[in-house]
Amino acid sequence: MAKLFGQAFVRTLEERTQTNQTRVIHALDIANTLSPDAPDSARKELIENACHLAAAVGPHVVAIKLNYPLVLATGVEVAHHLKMVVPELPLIADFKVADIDNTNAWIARHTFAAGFDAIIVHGFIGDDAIQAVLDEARSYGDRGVILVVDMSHPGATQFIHPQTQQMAQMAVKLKVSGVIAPGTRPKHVSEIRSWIGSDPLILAPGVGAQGGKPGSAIAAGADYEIIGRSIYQAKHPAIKAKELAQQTFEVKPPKRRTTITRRDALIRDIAMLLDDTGAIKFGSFTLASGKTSPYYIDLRVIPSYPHAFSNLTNLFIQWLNEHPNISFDRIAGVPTAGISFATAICNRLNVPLLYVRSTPKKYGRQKRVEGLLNSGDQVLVVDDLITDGGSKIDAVKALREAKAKVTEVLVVVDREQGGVEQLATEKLNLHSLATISCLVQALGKEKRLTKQEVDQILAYISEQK
Ligand code: OMP
Repeated sequence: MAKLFGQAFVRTLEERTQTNQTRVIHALDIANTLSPDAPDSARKELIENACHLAAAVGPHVVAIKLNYPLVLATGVEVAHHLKMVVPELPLIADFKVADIDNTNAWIARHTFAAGFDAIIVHGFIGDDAIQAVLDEARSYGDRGVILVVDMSHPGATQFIHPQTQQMAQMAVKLKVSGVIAPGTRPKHVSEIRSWIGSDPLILAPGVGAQGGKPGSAIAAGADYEIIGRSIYQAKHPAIKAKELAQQTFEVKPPKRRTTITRRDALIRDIAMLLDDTGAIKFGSFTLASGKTSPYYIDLRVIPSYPHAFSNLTNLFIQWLNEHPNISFDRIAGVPTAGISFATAICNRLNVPLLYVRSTPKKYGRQKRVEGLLNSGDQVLVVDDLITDGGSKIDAVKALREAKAKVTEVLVVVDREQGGVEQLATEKLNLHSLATISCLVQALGKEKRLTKQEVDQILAYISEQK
């Protein structure tokens, strides 16, 4: 197992899972209804209630999560009071930290100094701001850090979910202790598990009051379900916690996939995306050449699926991040499909976009290269697919005539029909997110193609080489 942050915290949760037979984390959100005008006595009472409740539900949960309202109402010392009553229970500070590195470090320091065992941090703030929390976690004897990569409420699908895959990949890179995934959407939980592999924990809130069914996030690959109102608003919180403990523990969690390499994960993600959108189809197709092919690829449909398009753009960016030796001042899209992909990447990376017309404009300066290009600019050429490379070479010639330096071409899929060799004759390096053989093998592993289909298609591909 890769060494995650917060080993002691993770181990305590795992041990309690077995000894207490539960996969519940209780969200002790009992201050959510406290009036801001409540007298000091009510705040004192709140601490007493928190301690009382924690002691009652403690045997049926692996940890307690405290939120802002409770800490704002009582002060961070509530952690100290709880530690006196239930020292065996890890305390998670749900502060959803989301500031710059310097401020985050301060928040984390005070949280850990107050006695919390782990802290929840937003993923969208980026790795430097998260690293500041990780550094504090380490200096406080390796506390836990949990990253929000998705959320359980409906609005999470607007801005957070489209970035979940990238945040999940960052969670793995940073070796955080766990991630938050939506208990209201078990399908997303299993997607997140497939992206993070077996190591970081998944904590899934949204069970009960928000509509998630107890145990369904566990069945989808989560380790724990975070449950608040269903427990603390119950007539008998301890009895309810016990019932939920049983429901979450009797579910058989799926067998953990062994962590796969980043390259394999990238190919699998592309293969699934192409299959889900119908951009790759299997059967018998007549090609423009008159030959028949057992597969057909049309990546032009992808921009019509905004979510898949955004994911494919993420995968392009992931690939570029992993190949820092490929530098460029501009990206040029090859018409027609390459233009939409190049546009999306440029937009995300804040890089100037160019595109190359297939035929020159019939008026004006009869240009083929559209956009601003300075003599000597290094240009990366992007397209959807490569067969023999003809259209790529044509676009590169137009760019070179316009005084661009071009050495690298990046496509989504290489059909492995001589593109690499053809481009090399023009001193061009071909890169692809995936080759057709890798895609077919990945779809076989995911049981989207039978072994017989995989073998037939691979035999066809090698005949075409
Ligand atoms: P109930 O909805 O009352 O069970 O409480 C769920 C708890 O999980 C609350 O403390 C929420 O603030 C928290 N939560 C979510 O509900 N959704 C999320 O996406 C993330 C969290 C969290 O980070 O804990």
